[in-house]
Amino acid sequence: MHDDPAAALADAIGRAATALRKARHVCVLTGAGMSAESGIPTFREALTGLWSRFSPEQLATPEAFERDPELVWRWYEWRRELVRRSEPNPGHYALAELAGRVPRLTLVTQNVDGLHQRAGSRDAIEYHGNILRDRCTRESAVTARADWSASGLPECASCGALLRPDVVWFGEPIPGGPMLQAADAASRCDVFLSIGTSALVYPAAGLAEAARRSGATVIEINPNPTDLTPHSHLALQGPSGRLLPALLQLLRAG
Ligand code: BV8
Repeated sequence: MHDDPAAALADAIGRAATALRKARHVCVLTGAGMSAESGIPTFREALTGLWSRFSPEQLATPEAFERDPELVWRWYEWRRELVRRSEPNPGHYALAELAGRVPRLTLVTQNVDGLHQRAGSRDAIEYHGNILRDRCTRESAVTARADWSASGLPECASCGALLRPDVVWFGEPIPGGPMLQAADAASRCDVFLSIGTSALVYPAAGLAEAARRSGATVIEINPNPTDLTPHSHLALQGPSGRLLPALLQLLRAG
């Protein structure tokens, strides 16, 4: 056992690389920590400025939207601006590269920022939707926004109904496709990577356990301990924007 944290981390990265070299199917779950180094605040970090008196769980609900759609839309427009101004970080690019270095990789993200896709990750499963898309509240389909709106809020170009961001709110079910694809990948993979998530929001937080139950090696990448840490085979404690490139460097070295 290493008493020098740097040596322990280097050893853990080495063992993670060994597990990935042998893997047939890698399933990756990412959370807000993945985008922290891109300047997007995580959910754990208290909302700042004009939003500091709200918790995300308060604003990201159908009830909040019912009660005050103007307020909820202002919050999402503020977050959209953050996302538009942000860039993928080295962690996002390392994951996109990893997909080309293992036989099969399934990427499940809780993030609604689209940064994985911008870094070149194809077929990322958007488990909680995407903040940059609008969905019609009447037709419940992703749609265009009307140029003019009677309510001053975003309205559907085809039926005029109020639009909402195409995300999954608390209390709403995960859409069937992403739900089944993610559960299937978690139960079939032989390495499960949990990156930048506090493992508190369900059903996403249940995927690691499903993978572990199916015999997969569970590897966590997070600077802080989480509820998953005691149940993971390897915990790489550090920022994903630094540890994922380090992991890819080892894999490139063969
Ligand atoms: C549902 C989209 C049922 C919107 C989001 C079981 C037990 C307890 C509660 C429940 C349960 N089952 C269901 C619930 C209720 C609820 C839930 O889980 N509540 C929690 C709060 C306890 N779940 C739901 O409501 C789900 N729906 O259950 O429906 C149903 C079924 C049928 C019919 C009707 C209903 C829906 C959940 C989805 C909600 N939508 N997002 C939006 O974004 O606006 S969730 C949102 O919050 C994110 O998508 C993400 O999932 C979550 C935040 O979690 P993380 O991503 O993990 O981020 P967090 O900030 O917490 O942590 C960041 C981590 O990163 C930290 O650990 C930190 O250490 C680390 N970090 C920091 N820097 C770095 C880093 N890591 C690496 N590198 C760094 N540099």
